[in-house]
Amino acid sequence: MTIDVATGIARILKQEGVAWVSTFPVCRVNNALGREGVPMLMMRDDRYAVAVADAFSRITAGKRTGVCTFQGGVNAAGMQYAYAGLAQAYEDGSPVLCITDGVPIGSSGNSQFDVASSMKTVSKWFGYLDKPERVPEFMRRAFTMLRSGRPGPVILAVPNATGTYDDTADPYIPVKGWKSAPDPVDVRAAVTLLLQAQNPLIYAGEGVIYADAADDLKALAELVNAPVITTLKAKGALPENHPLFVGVRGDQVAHYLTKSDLILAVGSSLSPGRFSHGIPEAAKKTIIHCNVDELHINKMYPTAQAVIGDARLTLQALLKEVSERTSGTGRPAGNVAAEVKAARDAGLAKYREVMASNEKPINPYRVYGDLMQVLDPHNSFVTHESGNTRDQLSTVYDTLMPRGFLGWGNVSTLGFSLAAAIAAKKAFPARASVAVTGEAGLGYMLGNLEVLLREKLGVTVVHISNGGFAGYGPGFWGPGHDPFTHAVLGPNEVDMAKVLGALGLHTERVSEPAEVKPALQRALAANESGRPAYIEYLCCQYPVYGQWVGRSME
Ligand SMILES: Cc1ncc(C[n+]2csc(CCOP(=O)(O)OP(=O)(O)O)c2C)c(N)n1
Ligand SMILES: [Mg+2]
Repeated sequence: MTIDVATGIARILKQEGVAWVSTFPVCRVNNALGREGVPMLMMRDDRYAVAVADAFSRITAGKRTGVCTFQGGVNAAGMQYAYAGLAQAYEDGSPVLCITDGVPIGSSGNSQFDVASSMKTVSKWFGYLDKPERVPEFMRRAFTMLRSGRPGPVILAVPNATGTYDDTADPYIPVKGWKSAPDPVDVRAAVTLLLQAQNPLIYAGEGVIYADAADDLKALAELVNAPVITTLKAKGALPENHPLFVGVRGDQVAHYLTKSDLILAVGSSLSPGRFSHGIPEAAKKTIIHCNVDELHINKMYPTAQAVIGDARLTLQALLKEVSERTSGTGRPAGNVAAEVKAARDAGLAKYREVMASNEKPINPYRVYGDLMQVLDPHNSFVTHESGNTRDQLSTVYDTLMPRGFLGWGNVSTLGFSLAAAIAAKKAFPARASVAVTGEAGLGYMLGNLEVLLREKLGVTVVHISNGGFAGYGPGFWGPGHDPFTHAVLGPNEVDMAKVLGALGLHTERVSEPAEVKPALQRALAANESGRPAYIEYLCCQYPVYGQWVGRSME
């Protein structure tokens, strides 16, 4: 049958199980999506259109592909605005599919902005669909790249959405996605090193979550009795009440990173950015680097042994090899779990104290402590923002299942938490979904809060209102790193609960520590009937953050 390109794309998306597409208009594929009955989640700007789809892919660990559309072509205003979302998705390795109008054939070189070269800098693949009959091929390639290998965004540019082709000539068959298993020689060599080590440490990255390998990680950690730290993006890959779990960040994490003589990194790029740990004295340690892609091997640190393949198949192969070599007994337990507990208790003591604090203004840790008491860790979703909330929550928030908490941000782009909370609600409608933000993140979100109301998304935005931009480390204020650029209108000047209440959200403004929990409970109750909520907690400027090892505290 002869169909047009946009209709062909819409039908293939349905075949691939795509249940909705986030967008900010205009994009010529949108009308076909509408006609074909693919619901569109219309955000209020193009960056959020990308961010919601990106977050959906992350939260579902790529099992369900987030798809978005935005304006492109010669008038690429939408694309230019979407670039921030694309760059973030690329930086964090998120398998999101982005569809945009392509520059029409015959119009290249017309605009100043070069679409193709800019899109290539932020994608695993940028496909320019130059012939209508190539629709099935391009969609196959897109889904192959989205579901195989190192995750990353794929961008399809459609220059002629109304061009037609015969969809029976090359019928579309959904793409499975493929994995690779590691070389057994490398597995044996890695296990030899692992069994020789005195103080091995497992460093788990988000690849474990994408590979669905949380159980395999746990099994290997238990067999080799090694402590585990996870990256920010992998938070929850090991249940954080597990006796071998050290932390994501904090003094105890620094202690183990320093003390270890061998690091078994699985599913992490080991690229120390602003929000991941460096490895102290890396050249003196033995680094086993298990990754799906050779891109990261020998990147910042010398790799003693690379094991290249899917994280799950790799962990299973390591598990089998260790088991065979040790007749199923693994490494002796020793005092590892007791030491981990002591280090964790010591590292977390100062936070646990303030999590119960009755001081006024409210201590932000009190909000996090109460959040943990109110939410069911097996039936909720929490995410942080850029700034204090990232560093504080990732230090203390106990996550008991993958994606019970979404850590994000090799670079952390302000405002992403709202996109993540929306995506979590779409992925798991029955779960409570909470974004914890500061003033800056909230500023980025404002226009998009209307989406919550329009779509009846029962999401709660928790605002740690500390009267300005703290950022990270000692903060922007006082002796902090940006003393001239932290002041914004705070709770004394603006009643944000009133502003957002007028918009239609359930809102509360809380200054009493004893009200932290009841306010959360009321917000979550409102969420259950599809009403979004905003709670402003009037908080102090609290300067304890934990640490990213090897980063200065500027
Ligand atoms: C798009 C973007 N621009 C700039 C930054 C740099 N930045 C990080 S945190 C921050 C301020 C955060 O202040 P606030 O939201 O009030 O959170 P607080 O740290 O006070 O809790 C800024 C400007 C960023 N992360 N993202
Ligand atoms: Mg602030």
